[in-house]
Amino acid sequence: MRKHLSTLSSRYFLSFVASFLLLVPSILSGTELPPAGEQYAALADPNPAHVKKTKLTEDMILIPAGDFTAGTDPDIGYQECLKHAKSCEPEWYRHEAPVHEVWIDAFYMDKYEVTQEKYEGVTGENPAKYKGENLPVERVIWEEANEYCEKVGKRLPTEAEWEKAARGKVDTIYPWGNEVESNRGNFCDVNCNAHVKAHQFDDGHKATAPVGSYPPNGYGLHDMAGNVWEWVSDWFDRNYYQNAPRRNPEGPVKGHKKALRGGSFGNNASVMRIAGRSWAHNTRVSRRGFRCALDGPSSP
Ligand SMILES: [Ca+2]
Ligand SMILES: [Ca+2]
Repeated sequence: MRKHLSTLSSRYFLSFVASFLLLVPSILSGTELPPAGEQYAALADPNPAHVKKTKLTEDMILIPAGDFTAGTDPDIGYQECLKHAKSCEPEWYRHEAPVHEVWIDAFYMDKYEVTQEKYEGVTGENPAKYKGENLPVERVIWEEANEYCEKVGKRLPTEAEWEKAARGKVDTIYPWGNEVESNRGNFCDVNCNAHVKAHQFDDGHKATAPVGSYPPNGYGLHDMAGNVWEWVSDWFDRNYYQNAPRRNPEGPVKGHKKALRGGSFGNNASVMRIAGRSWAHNTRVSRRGFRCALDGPSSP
């Protein structure tokens, strides 16, 4: 028993020393630690050279390595559609099956959709239909989204990374639970102009909302449900989940359409489901934006 306690004490002491040593560079340089939301990401990789090399920014969240449950029973999508739309077909959701476990290495995800201020600051362009510095950039085609992420030293997330990040450690239909709530995301509510407008919900926004207007999900990410659709790096293949690699899937080698995730201000609420998968031809549409990702610290 005494030996056991002694071992525990040693472990606590070593843990304290390790924590102190991690803080020393910040103390010596006089810099403040980042706010609570970003502290996890910053401390996870204390090597300044690595952080600089990978262009890690304060508004990114570390999504830890590990398994997550991807995909869903197609009947869930169909039943949610019936609750929130006038026209639904069961086969629209077959590509969300089967439910399968996927391992994703640690990666960083932008906390917000890329804003017009950031996009214009990097590219000198602002293609958005609904103008506002803190509104998400939209009407970007996939190549432009991909090029922006590369220019800032990041990359688009894979579809699997996006789904894991959206899930936020929960096993629910939406990031906050199993029922649609007006104050959790921006979809086609009573303010919306589209024919799928939902009179029983008021989310406060007719078109795009400033990023971060709604509460974050379990990982601290905002607007993974709604606001603008988000381009991911994968080509879309409706059969992909049937044969996807177990570890770090990156999508089909080639295809005709890129995948989009998360729904938008112009879609009915059920389209914001975590497991919802969509795709599009590469055209300029005001409902489509993106966010960037970054490789995380290497797995041990
Ligand atoms: Ca809305
Ligand atoms: Ca979104």
